[in-house]
Parts: sequence; structure tokens; C-alpha cells
Amino acid sequence: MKRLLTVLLAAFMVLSLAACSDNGDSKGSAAEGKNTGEKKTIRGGIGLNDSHPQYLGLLKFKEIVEEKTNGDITVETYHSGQLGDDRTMTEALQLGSQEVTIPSTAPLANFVPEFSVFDFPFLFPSEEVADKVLDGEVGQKFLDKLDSQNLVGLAYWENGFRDVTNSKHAIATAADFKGLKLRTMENDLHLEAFRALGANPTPMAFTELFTAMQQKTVDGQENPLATIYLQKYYEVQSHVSNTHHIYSPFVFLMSKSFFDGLTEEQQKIVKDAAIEAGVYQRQLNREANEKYLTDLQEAGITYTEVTPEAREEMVKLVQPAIEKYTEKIGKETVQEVFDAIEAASK
Ligand code: TK8
Repeated sequence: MKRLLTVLLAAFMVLSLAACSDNGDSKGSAAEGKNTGEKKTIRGGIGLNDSHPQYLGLLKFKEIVEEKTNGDITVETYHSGQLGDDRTMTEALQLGSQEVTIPSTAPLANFVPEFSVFDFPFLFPSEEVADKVLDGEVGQKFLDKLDSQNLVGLAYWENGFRDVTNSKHAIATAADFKGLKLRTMENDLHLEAFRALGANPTPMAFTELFTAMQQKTVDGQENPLATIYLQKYYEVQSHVSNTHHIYSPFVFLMSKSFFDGLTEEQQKIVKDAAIEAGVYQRQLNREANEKYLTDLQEAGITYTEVTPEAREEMVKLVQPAIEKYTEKIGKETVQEVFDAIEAASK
């Protein structure tokens, strides 16, 4: 009887060890694309609110991932800075305490400085050219740089062309920036550019912006029209000008430790979902930016059209800042982006 029990026990041990080699080592079997059956959760956080195209895009990503993984991966979505701001959420991805966030390239340059090239004022002539460059070889090259920061860049989404608002006076020419206290994103190039335009810029996390305008700590800020309207800035600002001074991309980021823990099949699903939801988000964003200028004026904001001559003057004033950052980032890297824009503009 004792001997029988020993034999049975031994047999049981061998069997469970064999089973273990199949499921335990998720990384190994993950790389081989086997479905581990292990449920995983993605916590996706953004700074904008739940009516913004960025959040609607995140909901689209959730829908695709949950459907394509048959619920093996679920996506929890957080808006309005519930999980932090662009910089702190990106740090959380690096630590593995969050899985997804979609920051603007401006704060992302604090992690990978080369990304500042995408924030060169007046760089992209149109959204279409931006799409071609970002979704092309050059865009991918920049996403690959994120790996060294324990981040995986899955796709580019759109924040959009940024316009300036303020609570003081209309901005029609560069001279109108003089002395205006403007909030900028946390990016040194933005600070330099607005100083060159004559403003008094201060870097600030997006989550603090509305209160800062309400309390008049700052006179104004700059963002695409959809954000200006959907974040209700018309409640604390009286003027908007179509400076279109920077085209801001968003980067759909995933934590590298989380991504590496996925099966190959799951890695493909999240990558494709980020791209597909990105196309959807860009479309919504462009419709929103068009629609909300009228709504902003109806909400009482005064709109000022910047003439091509006035914009040309602004372009000239920010050149020294662009030259300085071309040196910092590296001429070759910057030239590659300029060449791609030229090719895409043909
Ligand atoms: C939201 C930010 C925002 C950006 C800014 O998290 O900070 O002004 O334009 O969209 O990414």
C-alpha cells in the first residue's frame, strides 16, 4: 500500500512538472505565441476628458483588444488626469504600474530628447503630411528610440494644430504676445519659442491648467480647438487666434514590461488596435477641430484670424530656437525629418 502511494505520488509529481513547463514560464511560451489563458488588464490613462476624441479613441482601442483577445485582455480606461499627467503617467509605464498612456510629443521629449523635433514651430504644413511622415519610416524610427526608456511606442494619434487663447486681448501679430503670461507644456523648446515671440511662458502640467487660468496665475495657453472647447476654456478665456504654431502628435505608449509579457499574437493585436483606433481618433479629431470654432464663438470667445504675413513674422522670430534645438538633437536626425516632410508634401 505504502509503495503504491509512493508510486502514485511520484507519477503525480512528474505530470504536474510537465504541465508547469507549458504555462508557468509565460515569457517563453508567450514568445512562442501560445495563449497562456492568463487574464491580463491594461490600465489606460489620459489627461483629456471623456468627451475628447482622444478618449473616444481609447474606448475604440478597448473594444478591439477585448474582442480580438476574447476577453483575455481587458482594458480599463481613465480620463481627465485620474491617473496623473502626461509625464507622471509615462513614468508609471516605465515602472510597470500602469500599462498605457497617450502623451503629447512635447513632454515625451523629456524622456527621449529627439522627439522635440516634432514640436518645432511651423514644422508640418498639414495634417495629411504629418500622417505620412509619422506613419512612415521616420516616424517608426522615433518610436523605436522609446525602447531604451522601457517604453513601447505603438502608434501616433493626433492632438492637432495648436492655437493660442488668452483672457487679455486679441493676438493678431507677434507684438501682441508681449508680456502675456502663457502656460506651455513641459518642454524647453516651447519655452524658448514663446520667449522669442515676446511672451512670458511658464511650463505646467495639463492637469493644473484650468485652475491656473481661473485664478489668473496665467493669462493664456495654447491647444487645439477641440481641447479648448471640450475642456471648457471659454469659461476662463476671452480670445483665440489661429496661430497654428505647432502640430502636436500624440504617441500611443505601452509599458515595455507589460508588452514583453504578452504572447506574440497578443502583441500584434495591441499594436494593430492602437493603429486602427488611431485612424479613427484622427478622423474624429479633425471633425471636432472644424466644428468647435463656431461653438467657441457662440460660447463668447472672440476669434482672431492671423494673416500669412503675421505668421511669417512669427516663423522668423522662432528660427533661433529651432537652430539651437537642431544642434541639440543632431543635424542629421532633424534633416531626415525635413526631407520626409518635403517628400510627403509633393
Ligand atoms: C493632455 C495633454 C494635452 C496637451 C497639453 O494630457 O498638455 O496642453 O496638449 O493634450 O497631452
